Amino acid sequence: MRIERAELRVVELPLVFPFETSFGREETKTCVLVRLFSGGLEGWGEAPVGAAPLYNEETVGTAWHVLERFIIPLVLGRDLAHPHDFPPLVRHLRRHHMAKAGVEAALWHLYTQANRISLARALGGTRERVEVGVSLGIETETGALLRRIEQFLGQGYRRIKIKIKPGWDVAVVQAVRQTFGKIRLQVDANSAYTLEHLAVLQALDEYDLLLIEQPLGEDDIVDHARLQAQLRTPVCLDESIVSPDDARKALQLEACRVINIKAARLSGLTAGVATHDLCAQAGVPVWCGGLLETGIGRPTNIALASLPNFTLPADLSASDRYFHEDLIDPPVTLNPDGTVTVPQSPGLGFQVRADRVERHTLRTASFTAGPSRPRGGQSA
Ligand code: OSB
Ligand code: MG
Repeated sequence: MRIERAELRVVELPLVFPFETSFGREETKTCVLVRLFSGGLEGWGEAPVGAAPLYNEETVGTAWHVLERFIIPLVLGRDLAHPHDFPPLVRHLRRHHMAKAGVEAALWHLYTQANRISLARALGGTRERVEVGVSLGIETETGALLRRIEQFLGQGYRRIKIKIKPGWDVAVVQAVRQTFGKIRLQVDANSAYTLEHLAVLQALDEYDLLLIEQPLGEDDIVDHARLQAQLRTPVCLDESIVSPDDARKALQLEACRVINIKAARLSGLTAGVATHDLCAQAGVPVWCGGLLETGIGRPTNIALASLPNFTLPADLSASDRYFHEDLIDPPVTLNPDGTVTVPQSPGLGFQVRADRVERHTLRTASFTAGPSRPRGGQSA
């Protein structure tokens, strides 16, 4: 796959309803899209960066800068046989995992189209449908959250995740349990607590939660180990795991009993699969997290979640939970049994709607490779 041309776009889509976490409130979804052109095919990838460095340190601005100046020049004009050839090319560039993941996803899209296989199959997926749940933000009052949960349970979602923060935690979980009984329920704090909140986190132990996601510091697996030793509920790490090696260390320290895998946080699908494999070997269950991806990013999550050790429901909902119109055809839909079907057709299994991408584009840039020439051994 010789990369002949690359295009970057910043897109912005209104969310169907605002999403509030312990780090802030989002009314729109913004991200960077990567489009690579090779041999008459187009590969699309999403770098699910936000407008501000709240979930992690990356933003639309940093991803654009690093892609334009450092990553795109490394792939432009280059002939890559397989997406696995990409991570070694960018390994010397520190961090900027989501920017890298956007390009890697576009390469997988090209590769799976060129080789006429589904992305799920290319990654080693084994499931035809993946169980999914819905992730619901902080509301101004408990009643509003209960109404949202009712709405999504009614649609067929069988697992609910709620965002928590100090002051929006035990009483809210208690109200959800009282109203909905034994539903599958989990919470996500996005690093809003410290060990000083141990009593609150231990109080959550009474509610039979599937897991407590990222209660403590995003860079702190040591305190998470101290916390896990004092909780019955499994701690699940999200922000803290940015490489397969982080997962290895967290498991060694017993900092968690479950890991949330987001390929983009880990720098791409290759690292996502490696983290899955490592956890599978250790007998630790994983599940596929999300970052409110558009229809361009979500199919990569669906494919990844079809691997065998993704045994807990994914944060991966139908298109209409996020957007009025998604960037793909058909939209992602929920099956009556609370699953999403894993496409078996080549590529993503969805058509990118370039017209809709265009309509939501705020900024675009295009980069063209020079004439084909041998690489290496030449002075620049
Ligand atoms: O921590 O899992 C998270 C969305 C944005 C940033 C962080 C998180 C989330 C979600 C949404 O929980 C999951 C989804 O895409 O549905
Ligand atoms: Mg999370």
